Amino acid sequence: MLKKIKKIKGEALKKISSANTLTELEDLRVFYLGKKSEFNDILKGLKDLSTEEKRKVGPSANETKKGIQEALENRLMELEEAEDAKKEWIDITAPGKKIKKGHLSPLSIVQNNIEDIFTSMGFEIADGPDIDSEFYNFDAMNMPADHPARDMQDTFWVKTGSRKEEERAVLRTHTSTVQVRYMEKNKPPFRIIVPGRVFRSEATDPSHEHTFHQFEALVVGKDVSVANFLYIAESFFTQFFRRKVNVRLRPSYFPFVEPGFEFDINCANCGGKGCGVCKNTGWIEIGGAGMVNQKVFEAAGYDRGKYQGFAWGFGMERLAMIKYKISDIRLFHSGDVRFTRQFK
Ligand code: FA5
Repeated sequence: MLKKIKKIKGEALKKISSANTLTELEDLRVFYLGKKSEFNDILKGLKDLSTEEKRKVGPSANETKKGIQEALENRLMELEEAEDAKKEWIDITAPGKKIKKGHLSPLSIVQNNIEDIFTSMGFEIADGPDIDSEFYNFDAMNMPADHPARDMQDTFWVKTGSRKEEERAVLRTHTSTVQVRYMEKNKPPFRIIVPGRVFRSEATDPSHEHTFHQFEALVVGKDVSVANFLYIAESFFTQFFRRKVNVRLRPSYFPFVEPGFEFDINCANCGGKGCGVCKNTGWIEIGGAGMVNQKVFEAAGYDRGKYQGFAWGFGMERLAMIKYKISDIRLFHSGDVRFTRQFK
């Protein structure tokens, strides 16, 4: 019997020390110390032994039971520690997961850039609604209902449900709407820019969209001149394109300015020699400008002849297209992330 006990002990200790999981260890406990185990049968049989034999076998059996129990406890601790260590282990050498970041659209980048340059020159940024009244879009800008210049900007009219003339609304066709809105509430001198979305009921092509952005500038004071306008415009474009930009004014007509100009900058692509971008003219058209018509000042409640000012309305997509060499204006609203992802 002693031999048997010794064999069980040797075998049990060996298997317990090499058990790799908690389930394996529990199975070994049941196998060696459980009620139906061979060892339990030996313990149960002790009572039938002679006193002499009991004296020899008893202590050895107890010692074996204790030994197996201790071995089980020790291995249990080891396995539990290993489990915990596995849970807490962080591989600090593993490469990090790349988090996809959102980014600005090229138009927002351009708008931020424009705002930074103008605020550094002491301009304020003003704002107005996308849906505006016929008054601010046309009448206040010296374009009454029968004025032929209204046809220059194909208009989306908004159904307001009202028959009253003063409640007729449009999707604004230009940011010039904010001129009278701002002047009604502010007295000169001031200088503002108005970046914003505008809408025209036009067929689209690579350089025309039905929804696009302009930024208006309005500088009003006692003796503001075309020379001031030229200086500010050249400073802006030189900072914006980070090159010396020359501007050219061509006489033009807008009912809200007198005199009025078409505003061009020299083509960066060909250096003025003529290329596809500038349609071989060496110049790129950017927008309209001029000295504010006194009728506009009157619509804002200013006395005729008291102030002078200049205004312009430049296309923002057109500037982004020149800066980033974008060939088609329709890409801005295409929703194609392959396009927007290029401008980080
Ligand atoms: C105007 O909108 C005038 N309000 C500009 C102005 C303001 C003149 C203040 C004088 C004083 P025009 O319709 O030309 O003008 O538009 C100005 C600029 O907006 C254009 O030069 C062009 O850069 C841009 N633009 C006009 N139509 C479109 C279009 N369909 N798609 C993209 N850009 C356009």
